[in-house]
Amino acid sequence: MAIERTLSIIKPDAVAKNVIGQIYSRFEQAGLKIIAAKMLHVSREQAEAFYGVHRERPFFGELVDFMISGPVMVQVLEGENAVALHRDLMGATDPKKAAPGTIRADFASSIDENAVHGSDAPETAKAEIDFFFSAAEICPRTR
Ligand code: RTP
Ligand code: MG
Repeated sequence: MAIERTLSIIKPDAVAKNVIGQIYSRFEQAGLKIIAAKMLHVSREQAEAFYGVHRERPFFGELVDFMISGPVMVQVLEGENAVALHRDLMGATDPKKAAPGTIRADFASSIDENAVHGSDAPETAKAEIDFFFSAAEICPRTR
């Protein structure tokens, strides 16, 4: 299986619930390595660009307002099959449909405030990593 990188965001609702560490533990227990991380307050322009693929969807305005409602924690995760593995750990977009034990089942409140984001394919992962991180901010493990 290929070593991949994926972009993870702990969204404002989960930061407010003070569960960054619990979510990081799930990544680590699954064998994913955090090779870059930062907390930031996303601007409206950044949120609109990041979720630009959803611009025409009815929930776009609420999604942008939510993503700028408080700080987020953004990280690059690396590991075997990282993109799909991370999506499995997250669970379904709607927490009511998320499998027990997934991050969204345990920490998300609703489909709008659903705790985490994860890239959905290796190609989008590369674009999303480049959106938030310069090459110098990424620290691959040497040991
Ligand atoms: P994400 O991009 O945040 O990782 O979530 P996802 O792939 O599971 O879901 P996606 O279809 O990409 O939707 C992006 C975010 O938009 C909000 N959403 N609301 N009200 C709705 O029907 C609806 N559908 C999507 C969610 O916050 C979702 O995470
Ligand atoms: Mg998505």
